[in-house]
Amino acid sequence: MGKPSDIERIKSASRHLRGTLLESLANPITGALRVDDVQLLKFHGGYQQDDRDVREARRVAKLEPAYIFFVRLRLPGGVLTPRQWLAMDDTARRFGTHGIRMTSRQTIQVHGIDKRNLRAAVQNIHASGLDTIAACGDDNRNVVAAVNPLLSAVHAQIHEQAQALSLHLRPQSRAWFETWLGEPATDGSEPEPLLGDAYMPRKFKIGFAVPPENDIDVYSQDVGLVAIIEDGQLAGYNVLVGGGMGASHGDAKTYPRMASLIGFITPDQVTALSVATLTIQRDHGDRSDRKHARFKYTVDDKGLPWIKAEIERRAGFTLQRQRPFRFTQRGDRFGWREGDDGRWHLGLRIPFGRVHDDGKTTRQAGMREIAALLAEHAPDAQIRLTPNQNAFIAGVPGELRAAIDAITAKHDLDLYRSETPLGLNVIACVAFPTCGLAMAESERWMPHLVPKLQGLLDQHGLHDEPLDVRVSGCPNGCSRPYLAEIALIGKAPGRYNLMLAGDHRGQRMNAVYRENIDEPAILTELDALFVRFAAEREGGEHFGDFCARTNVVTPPAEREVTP
Ligand code: SRM
Ligand code: SF4
Repeated sequence: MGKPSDIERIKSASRHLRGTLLESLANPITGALRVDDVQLLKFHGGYQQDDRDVREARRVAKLEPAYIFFVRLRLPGGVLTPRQWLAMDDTARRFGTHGIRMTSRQTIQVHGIDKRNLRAAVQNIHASGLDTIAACGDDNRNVVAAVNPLLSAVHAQIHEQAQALSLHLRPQSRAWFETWLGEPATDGSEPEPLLGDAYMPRKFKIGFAVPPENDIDVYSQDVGLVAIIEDGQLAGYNVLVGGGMGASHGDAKTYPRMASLIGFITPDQVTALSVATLTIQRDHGDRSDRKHARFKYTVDDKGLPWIKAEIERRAGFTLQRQRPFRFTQRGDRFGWREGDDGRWHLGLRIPFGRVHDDGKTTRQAGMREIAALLAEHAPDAQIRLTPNQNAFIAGVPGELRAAIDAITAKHDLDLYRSETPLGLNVIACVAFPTCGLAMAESERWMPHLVPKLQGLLDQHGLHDEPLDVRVSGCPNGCSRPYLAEIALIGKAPGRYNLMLAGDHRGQRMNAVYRENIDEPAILTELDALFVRFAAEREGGEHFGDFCARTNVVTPPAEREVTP
């Protein structure tokens, strides 16, 4: 392995993530942080960005970029109380500029915060019992967990495991408390026993899936745990390792990879398994090249047998043989459903997770009204965020349903009643104007693109086709596009790679069909394919399966699920 990257130096010299963040935040001369502190801020759940819509105009005017920040919650399993939602709503309205953004990893970002307001924003979040520790950065990221509302008891158990794991793997440093809450500053000599002084080589992601739903896209996680439920009880988890989506255009040594199944563990072995896996990556991940620093590359470089044996050695137990499981879907279940505890759950479609009052919709006001109603009449109800950027209103007593329906109707939160399957399923990453890595539009393009795609489906008698479309503004793949039936990956403004033939359960990756094409070309290509699909599909075949069967492209092999 080569010389450690500069970020390794920044981390190691940071006195456990303190750096000069306090000075940077206090500096009134610039809206930015010092260069090293920009990196350290990520470990605190914040990100420095600039408004890309005005970048060029400000450059011409010789002004510094319009620096803004987002903060992201650590929110294992995506669960908030109604009061916590109200606190996030308040944070977004007081300090942010783009409403609440529910992410593809079951948490919330508040964008557009001015540096001067960052501490107040974080304090507001903390006052509601939440934190932003390790929501970004080279650490264990938000632990995601299935949101299936029908199995209340198992969901609660898995959510508890996700929360415990997130806490266990969180940095031990007091830097976050000192920087944001004014805890007295120390010299940073407290131990960081698990993550080490240089933290992880790169982000690390763990997720819990509950078949038959693969809503968390378990094959995209560094460590995926697939719940095995026998006789209504959680028997344990099948373990998958080495998933990841990110890649760079034109750099063959970077690639998306689906996680590999290596065995089965019991629920009491989750922490040891996770610690073993995380520390393998801590010790063996590539610290010289950040493009080669995710666990998936360590898995491929070392080989799966070595990884499995090393996990067993570090965890102190042998993995059992994996057990059979089957995924049937991964989208969210919208509308009302009764859980096995007699409470009701409402799945709401919120396009691209954007909860905003923008002149066209008043979804932020609507969600606030729902949260306020619950806070008063059912404080133990929950708002559960999904990994598809949607939300569930969970644990609602039957008598509140009518009031919630009235609010959703008034504030355009009842799209689940009117949207087509396509409109319910599309996922798009944030991209412009905030994402510094965006090469093309994503979220902001969707109101133009989705109706056109629906128009094509309608023309070919495919109105209700549950197409699984994912769009990312660059190849980092924040919408997990490489697992979609149709993916559009940004290459340059207005230009995308069109990828096809993933499967609708997230068990087969797609492959490139056309490179670097614009919207008219995308629509022409898909039009031709939809004609064929309508005429040649077999039975209830999904579009992605059709593209694979008829060799429109040759996708990588499907992952075995039943050993
Ligand atoms: Fe992501 C970087 C947004 C989920 C892979 N991601 C970014 C940054 C922070 C850009 C940056 O580094 O400057 C984006 C901020 C945009 C903005 O303005 O908000 C960003 N990622 C997002 C979110 C908000 C997308 C969304 O529309 O919901 C998701 C927030 C996750 C969270 O709540 O923790 C988000 N990102 C993902 C996922 C999906 C997942 O985790 O399930 C992936 C693919 C899975 C994976 O990690 O392999 C993902 N994001 C990346 C990568 C590629 C990493 C790699 O291995 O190469 C980057 C770039 C990087 O890290 O250098 C990235
Ligand atoms: Fe930004 Fe690329 Fe992620 Fe989209 S996929 S949010 S453009 S990093």
